Amino acid sequence: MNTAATRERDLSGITPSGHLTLGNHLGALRRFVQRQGRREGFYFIADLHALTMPHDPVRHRLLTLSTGALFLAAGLGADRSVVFVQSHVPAHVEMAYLLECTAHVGELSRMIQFKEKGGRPGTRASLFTYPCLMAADILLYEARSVPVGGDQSQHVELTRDLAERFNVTYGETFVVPELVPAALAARVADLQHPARKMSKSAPDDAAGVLRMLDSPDVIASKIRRAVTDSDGEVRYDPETKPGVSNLLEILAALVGSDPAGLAPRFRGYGPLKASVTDAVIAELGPIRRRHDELMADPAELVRLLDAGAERAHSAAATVLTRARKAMGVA
Ligand code: AQP
Repeated sequence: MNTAATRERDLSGITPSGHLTLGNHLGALRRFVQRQGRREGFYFIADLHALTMPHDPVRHRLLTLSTGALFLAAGLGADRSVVFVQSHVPAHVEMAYLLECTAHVGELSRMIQFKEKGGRPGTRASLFTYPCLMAADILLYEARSVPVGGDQSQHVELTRDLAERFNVTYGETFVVPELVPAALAARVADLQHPARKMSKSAPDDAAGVLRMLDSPDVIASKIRRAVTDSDGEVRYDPETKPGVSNLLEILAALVGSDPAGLAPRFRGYGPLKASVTDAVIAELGPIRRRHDELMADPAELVRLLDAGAERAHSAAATVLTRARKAMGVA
C-alpha cells in the first residue's frame, strides 16, 4: 500500500449550484481555513456534480470560477492547501467509470437523491451514476476519515462498499474511509424561514439568504427584514424564538462568543440586528474585495486554479494508476 495512505487528509468539495451563502462560509470555508496546517487539505469546486440537474452553461461557468475565487479569497490555497476545480483533474471522471464498473444497479437505485428525483421525465443518467463520482472524489485522495452530516452518510457508506468490493475482487487498492460524524458546525438558518437551513440553491433574490458577495447595503437590508417575533425580548431560545436565536447564533459565530451570553447585551431587536449587520459586513467585506480582484484578473485566477489542479493531479495519479492496473486496464 502506498505510504500516502497513512497520511491524514482533509477533503471537501462544494457544488457550485448557487452563489455561496454565509452558511457555506461559517459551516465550511471558515472551518477549512482554521484546519489548514494541521492536515493536508484538498478543497474543490464540484462543478461536475452540478450537471446532474438542468443547468445554464454560462451561469455554471461563472459560478464555478466565482466559487473558486471565494475559496481563495477566504484564505484557502497558496502553500497552505490545495484548491482546484473537479473537472480540471480528469482522474475524477476516469476513476468514477472504474467504480461504475464495480457498483451494482440495485445499490445505486437505492440512493436517496435518485429515489426522490429519478422518476421525473428527462432525468439525466448522471443522477443515477453520480454517487460513483462522489466515491471517486474520496478514494482518489486516500482520505482515511470522512466527516459527514446526516444527508451525506449514504454516499460514504456506498464509497466504503465499493472500495471493499474492489479490494476483494481486484486486490488491495483503496484505503477504505471511516465515516465519522461531522463536528457540530454553526447551522445558519434562512432569515425569512428560520426553520430552514440557509441554502445556496434558493432563488438568487431570496430575501432570507445572505450571500457571501452581497454588498453592505444588501446585507443591511436583509438583516433589517429578518423575521423575529412580537414579544420584543432578546433571548436565546431556538424553540420559541427561532428568528432571534438565529441572529444571536450568527453573531456568536462571528465574534467568537456564545449566543445565550450575548442576549442580555441587547435591549431590543433593532440594536441586535445592527450588531449582526456590522459583524457580517466586517467578516465578508475583505473576502468580497479579494474575490472581486481575482475575478477582475481572470489570468491570475486561472493560474491559481491550474496550480491547484496540478497538485491534485499528482496526488490522485498514484491511486488511479493502481486501480487501472488492478482492473487490467493497460
Ligand atoms: N446554512 C448552513 N449553515 C451551516 N453550514 C452550511 N453549509 C451549507 N449550508 C449551511 C455547509 O456548506 C458546505 C456545502 O454544503 P451544501 O453544498 O449542501 O450547501 P447548501 O448551501 O445547503 O446547498 P444546497 O442549497 O442544498 O444546494 P445543492 O446541495 O443542490 O448544491 C457543507 O459543509 C455544509 O455543511
